[in-house]
Amino acid sequence: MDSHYALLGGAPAFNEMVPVGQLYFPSWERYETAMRDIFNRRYYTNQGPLVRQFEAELQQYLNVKHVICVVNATIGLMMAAEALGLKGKVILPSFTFLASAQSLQWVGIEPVFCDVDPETHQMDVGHLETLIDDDVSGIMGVNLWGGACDVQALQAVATRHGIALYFDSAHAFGCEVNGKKIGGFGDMEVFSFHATKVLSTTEGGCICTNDDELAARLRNIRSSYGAGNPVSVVKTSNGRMSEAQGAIGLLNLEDFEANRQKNESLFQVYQRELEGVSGIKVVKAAGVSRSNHQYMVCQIDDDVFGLTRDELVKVLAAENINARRYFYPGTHRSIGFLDNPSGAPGKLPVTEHLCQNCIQLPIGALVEEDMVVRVCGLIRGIQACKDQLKSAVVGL
Ligand code: T4K
Repeated sequence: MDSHYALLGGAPAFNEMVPVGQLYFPSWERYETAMRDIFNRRYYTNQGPLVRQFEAELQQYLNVKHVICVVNATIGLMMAAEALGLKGKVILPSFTFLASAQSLQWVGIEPVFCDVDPETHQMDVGHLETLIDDDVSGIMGVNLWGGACDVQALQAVATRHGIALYFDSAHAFGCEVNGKKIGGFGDMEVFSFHATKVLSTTEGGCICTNDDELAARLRNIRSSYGAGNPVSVVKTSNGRMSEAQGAIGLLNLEDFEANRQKNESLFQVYQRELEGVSGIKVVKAAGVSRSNHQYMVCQIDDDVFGLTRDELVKVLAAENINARRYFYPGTHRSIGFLDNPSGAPGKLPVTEHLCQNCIQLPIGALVEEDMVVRVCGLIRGIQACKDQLKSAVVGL
C-alpha cells in the first residue's frame, strides 16, 4: 500500500492550505502609503479622486468609453439589468456562479437557462436560439474561465431579435477576443474585482459601456443621490466603490500584467505535468486570443481516471490543497431556481455533465511552480492506489 497520501497514513503534502483563487494584494508599504493619503484627504467614498482615477485608467486599458466602478459585480449585474430596462425573461447559462441569475431575480426578471458547449464551456448559441420567444428581452452572456462566448454570434442573434446583449465578464478581465479587449462587447459588460479575481479591489467590480445614455443611467442608479446627470431613473441604489477599494485597484492594475503572465506560466506547468494522465483533461480558455488564466479547470472522466471528481477533491483536501467544484450543483439545481422550467431534468445535458466532473485547481499569486509540480505529482500517482483511496474517502 502506498502510504505517502495523507488519507493512507502519510503526512499532508503541504503544511498550510494551498488556496484556490488569485488573492493578490499589493505590498504593505504601497498599501500603507495609499491609505495614509486617503486619511490625509479625509475623503473616503462617493466617487472620490482615486475611484475617478481608477475609472479613467480602466477606460484607457479596456479601450471603452465609460467605466462605472461598483461595490461588487453582483450589484453591478443588478444595476445593468435595471439600466437596460429588461423585462420578462433573460437567457443566460446555468453553468455560472449563482450571482448571474440572482441579479435577474432581484430586478424581477425570469432567468431562462441555456446549455453550454461541451468543449468550450461557453454558451451554446444553437440552443440559445431555440429559447427566444416574445417574452425574452435580453441575453446575458457569461465569459467563463478566462475565455469568451462566441461574442459575434451572440451579437448577431441579439440584433436579429432586437433584444439587449450584455456580459457577465467576472472571469475575463484583461482577456482579448481577436486582439480586442473584453469590456467593449454588447451593450454592457460587468467585471468582478473580488479578492479571488485576477484584478482585485477586495470586493468590487465595474460596468463598461460605450453608450452615453446607459452610462448616465448607471451613474445615477449607482448613487442614491445621483451623479449630476439629467437622466431620470426609476430606482436608485448604493453601488458606490470606496476610496480604499479604488486605491487597491490602482495598485493592482499596475501589477496586473505580471500577475496575468504568472498565471499563464503556471497554466503551462499544469498542462505539461498533467499531459498523458488518463482521465484528466485540462480545459483551455476558449474564444480568446489572450487569457488571464484566472481559473485552472480540468475535467475528470472517472471511469478512466479511477476516482470521481468529488473523491479527488477529498483526496486533495487531505493534502491541504483547496480544489473547488465550480459550479456545483449548477444554478438550475440551486434554491430559488428549482421550479424554473428551463432547468427541468434533461434540458441542460452538457451543464449537468460539467457540474459533475469539473474541478478547479490552485493558481494565482500564492501559488508557485514547484507547488504545481507537487500537486500534479499527487494527481498522477493516484491511479496506482486508487482502490485504497476510494475506500479512504468513504464517509468523508
Ligand atoms: N459572475 C460570475 C461568473 C462569478 O464567478 C462571480 C463571482 C460573480 C458573477 C459575482 O461577483 P462578485 O459579486 O463576487 O464580485 C467565490 C467568490 O466569492 C466569487 O466572487 C466568485 N465569483 C466565485 C466563483 O467564487 P466562493 O464562496 O467559492 O469563495 P470563497 O470565499 O470560498 O474563497 C475561495 C478561496 O479563497 C477559499 O480557499 C478561501 C480563500 N480566500 C478567500 C477570500 C475572499 C482567502 O484566502 N482570502 C480571502 O479574502 O465564491
